[in-house]
This record gives sequence, structure tokens and C-alpha cells, in this order.
Amino acid sequence: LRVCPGQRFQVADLLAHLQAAPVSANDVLLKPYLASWDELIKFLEALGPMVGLISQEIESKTAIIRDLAQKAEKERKMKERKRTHQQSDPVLMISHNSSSDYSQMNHKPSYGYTSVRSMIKWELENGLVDFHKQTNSGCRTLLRLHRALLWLQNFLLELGKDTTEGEHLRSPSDLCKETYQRTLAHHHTWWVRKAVELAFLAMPERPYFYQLVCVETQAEATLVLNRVVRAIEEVYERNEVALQEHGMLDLP
Ligand code: 1PW
Repeated sequence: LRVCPGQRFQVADLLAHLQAAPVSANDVLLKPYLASWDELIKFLEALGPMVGLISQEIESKTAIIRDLAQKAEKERKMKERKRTHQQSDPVLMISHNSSSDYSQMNHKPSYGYTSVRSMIKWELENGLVDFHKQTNSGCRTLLRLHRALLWLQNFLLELGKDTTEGEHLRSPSDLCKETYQRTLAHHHTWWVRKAVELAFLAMPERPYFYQLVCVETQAEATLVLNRVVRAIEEVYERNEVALQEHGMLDLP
């Protein structure tokens, strides 16, 4: 992957963050996941001011998750401190001698909240996920990003397809609209759909995208984009399974 001097968005950085996200057999680290979105925001911003609506939305969603993770971390530390106080206090030790409390006290702090699965666990254990009405939980916010990522993945996949003989390459604007309608649009209201589709009109042509990922031909673009798409797929699939296992694919 080439480095594009003087450019904010770097495809190598995006790829590095995406590849750093998968952890253990089935989890995704939040930090590199959100860093991937930061990099994607730079990508979107390079596409012109009309896409600003989209990048602002992504920015606010990533900020929500970061804030919640920070809050959870503070709370976790407080709980840990309380636990150690209780353990060193003989009076409390006695009064808390029921078996359930004891097992709780001896519990290793199970809250990491550094990954998608630990966030889900933390939010469920703390009653932070509402399955019936809209709240600002990390889970429902992640779901919004997750659905948007599927659009991006579809778009980049289409953009990366080279022509077979006789065909001509379709414009990014068309591909964007088509992949949006087939994915994320299903989750959007009429008004949001109109606003998003308006943003596509100002989308630049292919040479501009080539320059963004530092390539000169469609064949080169195909190689680069396929690597990015594969990295997105791995992350997307893991999050899909995690959310699905907890019945969270329709969180309001
Ligand atoms: C070039 C291809 C770009 C793909 C990048 C994906 C970004 C998609 C973000 C679209 C945002 C549109 C405006 C906001 C819509 C919100 O209502 C919606 N948010 C998302 C991320 O879909 C739902 O969030 P909400 O209202 O339930 O908090």
C-alpha cells in the first residue's frame, strides 16, 4: 500500500485499524474499531462537503460509545475499590457472609469493556440496554455503526469490481446509491433517505477515488479495495454474531 503524501486519509491506516480489531476467537476490540471509523470519517470528508451530514452522524455515534466506555471504566474502578474495602473490613466481612455475597466478593472483576462482547455484557448486567424503546446505549449505537459498515463494505466491494469484457465501469455515485438502497436504507426514515441520497449527487468520479487510495488504475484499485473489504468483512461478521446472539439486531 502506498502512502499518499499530504493527504489526511490513508488507506494503510484504515487497514491497520481494521486488522487490529479482531481479538480472541469471536470478539472485536473497541479502540481499533472506533479508530477505523475515525479513518473512514477522513475518507468521507475527502468526498466533499455534502457527505458532511454522514460523517457528522458517524462522529457522534463513535463519541457516544467512547463516552460510555469511559463512564463504565470509572464505575468499574469504583466498584473494585468498594470490593477491596469490603474485604479488608472485618465487620462487613461478617455481615456479608451469605454465600451469594461471598462468591461475588471473590469474583475477579469480569468487566473489561474494551471489546464489543465485554460492552454487551457490561450493559446487560447493568440494565443499560432497552429492547423496547430508544436509549443511548452502547449496544444500540454500535448497531447503527454496524449497519452503516455493511453499506460501506458493499460499496467498496462494488467499487473494487473490475469490468469483464464489454462492460463499462459504473459511477461511484450510482454504486453508492444502489448499495445504500439495498442495505442501510431499510433502516432509515423517508427523510433520512432523501437527505442521504442527496449527498450522493455530489460524489466524485472514479479518478478521485483512485487518488484517495493512491492507485492509478482500476486493476490496482481492485487489489487495494479487496484487502479493505476483506478486513471489514471479518469485523462485520464478528459483530453480527455477537449482536445476534444477544438478540440485538433490532434494538430501537
Ligand atoms: C461512501 C459510502 C459511505 C458509507 C458510510 C456509511 C455511513 C452511513 C451513515 C448514514 C447517516 C445518515 C444520517 C443519520 C441517520 C440516523 O438516523 C441513523 N444513523 C445511522 C448511522 O444509520 C440512525 O441513527 P438513530 O437516529 O437511530 O440514532
